[in-house]
Amino acid sequence: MLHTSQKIIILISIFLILGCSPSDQYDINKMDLKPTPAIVSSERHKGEFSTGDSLSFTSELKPLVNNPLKIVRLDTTHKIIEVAPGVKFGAWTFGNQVPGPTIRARVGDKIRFSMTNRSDEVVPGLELSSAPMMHSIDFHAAMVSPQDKYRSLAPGQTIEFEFTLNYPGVFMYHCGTPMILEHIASGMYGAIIVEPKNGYPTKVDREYVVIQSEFYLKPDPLGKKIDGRPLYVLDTENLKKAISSHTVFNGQLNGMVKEPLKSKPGERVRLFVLNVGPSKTSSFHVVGTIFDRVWMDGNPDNQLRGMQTVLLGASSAAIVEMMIPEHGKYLMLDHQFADASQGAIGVIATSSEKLDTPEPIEHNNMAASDLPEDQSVIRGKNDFESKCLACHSIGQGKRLGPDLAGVTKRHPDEWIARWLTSPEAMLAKDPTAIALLKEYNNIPMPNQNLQSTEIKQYIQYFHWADSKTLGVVNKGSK
Ligand code: HEC
Ligand SMILES: [Cu+2]
Repeated sequence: MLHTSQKIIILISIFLILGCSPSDQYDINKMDLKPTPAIVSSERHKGEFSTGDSLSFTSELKPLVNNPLKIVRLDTTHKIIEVAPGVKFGAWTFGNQVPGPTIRARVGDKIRFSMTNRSDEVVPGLELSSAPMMHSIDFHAAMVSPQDKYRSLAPGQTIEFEFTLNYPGVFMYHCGTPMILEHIASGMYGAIIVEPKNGYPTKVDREYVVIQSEFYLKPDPLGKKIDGRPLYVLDTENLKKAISSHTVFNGQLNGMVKEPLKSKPGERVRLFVLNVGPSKTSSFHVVGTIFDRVWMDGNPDNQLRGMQTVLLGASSAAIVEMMIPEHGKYLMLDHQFADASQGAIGVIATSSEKLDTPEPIEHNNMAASDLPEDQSVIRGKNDFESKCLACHSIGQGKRLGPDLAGVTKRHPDEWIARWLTSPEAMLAKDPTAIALLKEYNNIPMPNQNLQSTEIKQYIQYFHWADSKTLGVVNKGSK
């Protein structure tokens, strides 16, 4: 015989099962948790490196396709990519691009995935940049045995497997072959967007993907060159210490500054933001608006309203939605400003004549052939592009700080050196510096902790740039 309290517990359990579970959209009894085993073969796939109608290749996201079976191929390749102007890096990729293509699907859809490790191929348009090696793929959107589906493939091998999407979200995929840190830092990542079964609760005018990641690069110590300039390789020491050289959106320093994401006043914009890492967090923020809704990890059940910034750890994501109030350029950035100053900056722009600031890039009057040859000028240029571009341009107009075109005409070298050594000391007493601060809305330039050799290289680079751009129009600079 059952005790009264046992009966009550049974009754409550029956009540809970009948009353709650049927309405739970995450009912595990309705999920597919029995994927078929992966098939690994030595059949090499040739042809395109990525295929599938659910794939988007840029920040512009294609609409969802209805077919509940999404056939996706992403082959792994080794390839030279340009992370920042003149910074060419021997990357490892999914689908021959960094980040890899974005997959878009819906809860309940099945992904039929295949991948050939083509890291050993030398084909036109694909430059082999490091020795062939093992690679694999790990889908955060899947619930599968990692030992089966995520195993490492030798060059020339192909894996095929299927999985069903059980949860909505914005999920990372990445290579899971040791050293995983090196494989991710070399470019092996991308996003899969899984919509809720019945779509999102809001309607938007634009959708974009923003993927943040860090690079840890140094010029090849063996002196290898590409197009006459140093080839960049992974800086494994700094990688382990999480000291990045570049922090970027969609694989390119200031990539979306050059080509802003488009919008119009009064529109609602939805961004799918993934912070890949591999090792840093992102405080994602858009200047000039407020996130009306934030869905952590891209799931509308995890909703926050009226957010200024969304904090994303490595491999975390969010969908953020905002109104674009009026004409303007809405800077998106990692509000951890050291990351923004390394390149984690983009722009959402409304196209309007009314803007008083110049287009950030259209006044770029330095021809591509104008590349410095002097080693310290090159170093100055590279440092400038990784540390200063967030707030300065040369000949492309004001940003947070002045356009530095002509800076060697405005100040003696010795002044610039003192400024770069300690802006705070200058702002305390130097009249020129104090006037600049006022002109730049009282935003003090942060001390960049520069060594004297670096400072010399910046000044040499400024002289070189001024020798090139002298006399050309500079709408944005004073
Ligand atoms: C966070 C933004 C920011 C970063 C990063 C930054 N600066 Fe500045 N910089 C400013 C601002 C703002 C001013 C104007 C003075 C002020 O308000 O402090 C300025 C002024 C200057 C000036 C004087 C310009 C003139 O026209 O008189 C120089 C030179 C300069 N910065 C160089 C650099 C270099 C080199 C770097 C990279 C190592 C750098 N800055 C990084 C914000 C920045
Ligand atoms: Cu890999």
